[in-house]
Amino acid sequence: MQIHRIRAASLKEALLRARQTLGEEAIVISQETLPGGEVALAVARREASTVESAVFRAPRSTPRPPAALRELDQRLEKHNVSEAFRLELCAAVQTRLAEGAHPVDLAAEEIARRFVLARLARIAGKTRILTLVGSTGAGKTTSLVKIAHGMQQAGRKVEFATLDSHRVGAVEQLRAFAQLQGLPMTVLKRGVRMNPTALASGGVDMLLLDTTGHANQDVPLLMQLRKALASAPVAIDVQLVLPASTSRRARAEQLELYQSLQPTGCVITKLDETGDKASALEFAREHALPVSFLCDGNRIEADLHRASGNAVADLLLMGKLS
Ligand SMILES: Nc1nc2c(ncn2[C@@H]2O[C@H](COP(=O)(O)OP(=O)(O)OP(=O)(O)O)[C@@H](O)[C@H]2O)c(=O)[nH]1
Ligand SMILES: [Mg+2]
Repeated sequence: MQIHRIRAASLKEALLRARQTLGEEAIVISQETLPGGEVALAVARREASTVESAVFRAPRSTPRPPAALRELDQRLEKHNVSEAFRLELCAAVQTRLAEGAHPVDLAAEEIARRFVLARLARIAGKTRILTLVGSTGAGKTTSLVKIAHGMQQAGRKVEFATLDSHRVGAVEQLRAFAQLQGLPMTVLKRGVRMNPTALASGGVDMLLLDTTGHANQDVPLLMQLRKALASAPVAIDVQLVLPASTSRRARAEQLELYQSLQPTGCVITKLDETGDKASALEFAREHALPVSFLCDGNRIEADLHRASGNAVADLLLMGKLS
């Protein structure tokens, strides 16, 4: 491991220069304040093969964080953050310990900047269509209803539509919510030509489109919809609903099934049903899938949270959303 020595007028400047020289992989080996107030750092670049010895200073087989990071590592482990991600976060926090902040606060910042968030801002002159896809029972309809409620509260004009026209009770489930919220709802019957005017009644900011949960039905219907609306003033977002409580394999299968629709983000549901707060989030990060909403229960008004760096950090460090 090559050690670089950096001198600067302040610790902040020294850390900045360390990062400029060695990138995000920089780790601080030692720090010294020189007579006259200058700060000298010995820094090195963390390499994959030296991560454990540099960061945890323990044999490869039993990586253990240094005492200052042990509490942080245990917290992350408790909420099922993978070993690789824990290692990455501890290494990043290690480089910043000299800043003097608490490791958990530093970790919150490091977590926050590692997640891409999906935004559904209003687009002037266009209706956004947000459609949620994913396995049956994943929480698509419930999440759409929560999103509608949130947007309505924020003064945005929203409507519902559904592709789920055949299954017994599906239309009724959404219609009941639509009526409760006083929102119009369109049922897109199969075989009926989809056109923008049949979809939304005009001046709508967001059309929330429910699907069946069967990829073999939803994928061709959504392809057809995209084609029909290619020149219409709409922007279509397909987002994958990933329950926190399912397996990694199930998530990978879902992504594969809907990949052809090029999902622009994901909604993570059922965070209240499992102690595993991390796997679905890590899955989203690994697949460069921006996160839009986090759901932790089935109450319409209370259990939808817009994804934010702080919210993700709260989940991984505290195990809950505040
Ligand atoms: N605990 C918990 N339950 C949820 C959450 N989101 C949805 N549910 C529940 O999960 C069940 C299925 O939710 P739906 O919204 O109907 O799921 P769906 O994906 O639309 O299901 P299909 O239409 O059958 O494909 C319902 O009982 C919801 O109340 C959540 O975040 N936490
Ligand atoms: Mg549904």
